[in-house]
Amino acid sequence: MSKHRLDPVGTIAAEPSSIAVEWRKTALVIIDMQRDFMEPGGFGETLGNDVSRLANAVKPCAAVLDAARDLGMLVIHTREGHRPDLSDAPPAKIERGAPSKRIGDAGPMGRILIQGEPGHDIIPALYPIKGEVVIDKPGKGAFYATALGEILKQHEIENLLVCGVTTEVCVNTTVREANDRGYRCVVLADCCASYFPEFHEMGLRMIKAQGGIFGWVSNSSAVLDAIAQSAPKSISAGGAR
Ligand code: TIU
Repeated sequence: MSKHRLDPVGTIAAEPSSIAVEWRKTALVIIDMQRDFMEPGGFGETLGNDVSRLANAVKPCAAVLDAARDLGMLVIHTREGHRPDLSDAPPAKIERGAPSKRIGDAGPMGRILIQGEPGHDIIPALYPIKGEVVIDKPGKGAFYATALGEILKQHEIENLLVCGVTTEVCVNTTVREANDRGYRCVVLADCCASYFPEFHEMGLRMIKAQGGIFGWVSNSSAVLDAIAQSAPKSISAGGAR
């Protein structure tokens, strides 16, 4: 899979312990880095949140995305949202929030959390390129009502590097779903963010507690280091084939 002469296995410094991953069996999963969550006027703000709190995750996530692309790693982006007719949006989800600002209502970035609207799209800094998988999901978890499980199986993926927003909602839900399906999830702390710093912190602690009950917590520089250590010739001496 790699464009470089890569050692097949890398070791990522993480908590509660470092983790060895076979790069060929590892995917980068970027959860819901959409304008609706990251920018003013979208779903996140209609829920009463300060969306500027999510901005710090973008640069580290872009660095990992660049490295993953360079390796030829499977890259998966997800987007939370619904069909324009709301047929995949449960009433119990829609009816929450202020009546004038619900899912499907018009906002400055188009109808809130609706597929095809500007707000539903991924932010420019992390925009998918050709060949990358984009999963549209109606729920918080990326496995529910999507083809994600089948796609991971087709690619023989065993490990997920997980980035995105928000830490305690869609990232945590997806990690729990993935953990039950047998995937090793390594959540990159600085590539995730929450509207609530304390939920970010606790969301990560819940994952790595009890010997890594849901997975591992690491960060962007640990992944970049692990890649560099796996590919010393290609990265330090420009030895790409
Ligand atoms: N509200 C909140 O924190 N998050 C969501 O509604 N979706 C995701 O986390 N993507």
